[in-house]
Amino acid sequence: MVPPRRDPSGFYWGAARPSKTGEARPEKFFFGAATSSHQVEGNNYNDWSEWEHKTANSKSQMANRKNWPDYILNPQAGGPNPLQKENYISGRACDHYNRYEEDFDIAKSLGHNAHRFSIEWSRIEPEQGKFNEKEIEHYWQVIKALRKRGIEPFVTLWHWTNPLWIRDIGGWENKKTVEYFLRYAGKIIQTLGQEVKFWIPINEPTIYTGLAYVMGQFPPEKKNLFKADKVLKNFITAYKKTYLLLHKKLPGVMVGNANNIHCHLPFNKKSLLDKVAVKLLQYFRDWRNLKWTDGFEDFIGLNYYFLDTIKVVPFNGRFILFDVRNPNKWISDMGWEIYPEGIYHNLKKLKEKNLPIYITENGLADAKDEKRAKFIKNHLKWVHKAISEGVDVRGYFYWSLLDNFEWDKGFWPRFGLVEVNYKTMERKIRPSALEYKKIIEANAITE
Ligand code: GBH
Repeated sequence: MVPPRRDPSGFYWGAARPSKTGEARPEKFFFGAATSSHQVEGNNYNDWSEWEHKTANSKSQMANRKNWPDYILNPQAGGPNPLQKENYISGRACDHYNRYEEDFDIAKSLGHNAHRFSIEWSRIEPEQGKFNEKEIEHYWQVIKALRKRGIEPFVTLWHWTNPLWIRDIGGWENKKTVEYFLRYAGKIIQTLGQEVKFWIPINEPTIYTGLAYVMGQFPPEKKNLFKADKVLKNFITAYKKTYLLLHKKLPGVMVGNANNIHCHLPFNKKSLLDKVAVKLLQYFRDWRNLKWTDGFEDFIGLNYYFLDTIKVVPFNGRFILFDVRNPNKWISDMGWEIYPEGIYHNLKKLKEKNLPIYITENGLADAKDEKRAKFIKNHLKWVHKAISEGVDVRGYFYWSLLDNFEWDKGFWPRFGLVEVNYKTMERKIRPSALEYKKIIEANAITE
């Protein structure tokens, strides 16, 4: 095979990792996109789908018309807007459960050579101990469909949704859930394991714990630090045990979690308070937790999205933390400040772990597709800088392949490389997806 052209003004990904003898070693870099079962499949029946029905009405009523630009209130692609109840109910989602072949054709046509997706526990084990062989067969077909197209599957075992019977025993607060999760993981390993090399047991344990058990924003809407601590510990235990099980049953697999790592900066660089707050947040939100899985990882999965600018205001003898969002900056439709340099800082720090790194998520909501191409390009430039400074990055997954159901926010945020018309289920490739394809094909970014 002819090695990719090396453009002096651009990057050449494979060259970044020198071999032992010093010369460039063109190795396959994985470029692709990520999804999760509940967000794209449709017709899932789990703790989230039940919660959606309970909360959709009040969410739509709380949404304020004034806060939304026209293109969100009147979406081109037949989607609900934030004022509508349907926005908050995953329902058919993208119907990816039935259309995965078509969607993988698109991914292939966009040059992707890897794809990250998740298996839905509630489909596999709808009742305690009763495994649904038809659903296992479904995911076998999904994996085969990827392989047939030369796309490497990266399989997530748990991406934020629980079977109802798990919810009913107290979800991840209950130690038993760890055992049950392991039994489910064992079943997947036994039935699908032969075809999968890359495994991500748990998606973003810290984010889920924070939103579901500290902020009370996700089901089960708890605000209890004591419970949060238990939940996080159970995730870590489940992760480590799954790691060991995978290696026992399937020699040669690569296992790692997908970790969301923030980029915090002080609002005022001269403020001691702001700087201390940043240090504390960095430690307690992200880096402390990463230590707990030391020795149980073959790679690190990094999910990175936006900048958190931290301002501390003393008030009545207390300190109040603000995450300042500046609407005049480069932001996504959700108000997240785009800060590509942040991915570089996280990668440099992750280098301490001395493991291969895959960027398992990076993306933005951009309904008009005005910022996405530049977003991807700029993040990849910083990724490349990290690689050229010796960080062993081996892949990049854009979030997401398709527009999809963005959890408590619903359908209005448009994260996809591919637009989904939620009325007709028609797929439309966005221009930015073609820009990403150019990078993949050249194996380089050229201006
Ligand atoms: C990822 O989490 C998830 O893994 C994925 O499922 C999700 O679709 C994707 O992000 C996009 O959000 O706007 O102030 O309410 C990334 C962590 C958690 C960061 C939610 C932003 C909401 C902040 N994200 N959080 S706010």
